[in-house]
Amino acid sequence: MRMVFRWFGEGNDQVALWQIKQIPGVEGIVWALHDVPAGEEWPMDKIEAVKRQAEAHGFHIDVVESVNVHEDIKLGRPTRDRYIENYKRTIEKLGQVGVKVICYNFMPVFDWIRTDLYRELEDGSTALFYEKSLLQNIDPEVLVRTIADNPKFTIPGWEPERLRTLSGLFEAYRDVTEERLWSNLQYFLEEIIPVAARCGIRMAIHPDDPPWSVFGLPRIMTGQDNIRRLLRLVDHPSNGVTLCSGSLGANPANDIPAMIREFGDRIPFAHIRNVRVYENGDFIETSHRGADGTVDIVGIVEAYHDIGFTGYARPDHGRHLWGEECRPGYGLYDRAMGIMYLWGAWDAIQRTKKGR
Ligand code: CS2
Ligand code: MN
Repeated sequence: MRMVFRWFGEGNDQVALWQIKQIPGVEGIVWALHDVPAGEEWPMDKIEAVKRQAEAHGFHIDVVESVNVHEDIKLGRPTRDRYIENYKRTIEKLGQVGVKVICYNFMPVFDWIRTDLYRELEDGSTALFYEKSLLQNIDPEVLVRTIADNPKFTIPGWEPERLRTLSGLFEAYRDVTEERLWSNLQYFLEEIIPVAARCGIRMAIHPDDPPWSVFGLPRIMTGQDNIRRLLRLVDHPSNGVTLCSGSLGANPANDIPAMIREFGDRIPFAHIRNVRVYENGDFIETSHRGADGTVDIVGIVEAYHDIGFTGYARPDHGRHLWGEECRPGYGLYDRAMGIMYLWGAWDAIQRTKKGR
């Protein structure tokens, strides 16, 4: 297990590289050019700038999260070929600077969705929260109004001006069934996986978060069966999955240790985080400690240990602690403690198994 830590870049992250350096066992940063819009080719000078910053602190840049997929690719529009070409050029450049894993997702319109970014937990810390009933059966029109009326309603990465473009996108997705989305994903993978393979890069799709359809939009990366189907679309080691225990864990039916054992070396990148799912389907992100949530974190670490996992892992999100001001889910303290919990579990398992 090679521990890495997500860093949003100079001037874009309240957490500094020197602080990350003091978390035990972190060897690299998980990065991206967050200011390059989806669909555009990443400029080499900007890539090299991040590499220099990371290396000045002794970190590698092996893992990129994410190279975002342009909406036209997910929609299967004729213009997708142009964006796929740009995507390939970006893969090639990342290969040139030594990148090994590229995380991406194939969620229509939205990335992760929560209804409250600062829900208070019993201990006074705050965390990302999802209230199911608020979003259940919402139709797009109502959504656009909800956004306007509910100041706590947030869609990460959507500035008010972009929120206004939503209506058009909902319209465009009206004919995109799950099967259409699958075939658009297949088209994309058949194009990019050979390029990634040639560059020594493994693509790793991130599961949908939450792992179910929202606002009537199709979502297809939600559990064990469809991850299996994804891996078979292009049956090659460069076509892999970012196994995110937090995203998948929002559905208690998902057996994450079983997925780890089944998918094994097709998991180049692990996101590990706990979540507490309530009876009504709401969920909140908690500490990594197993007892605090409903995800069996030690069972997950054990499964990785059992398969001899040599891929990259990061704590996914954390709570906001001790008054820190940070990107929602991306504070320093809780993710750092999460890492120590993961190492604690890993080292204990290692010792026990050796003793057997
Ligand atoms: C996430 C996703 O942690 C997060 O913020 O898990 O936003 C993730 O980075 C993307 O979906 C991956 O493409
Ligand atoms: Mn994740």
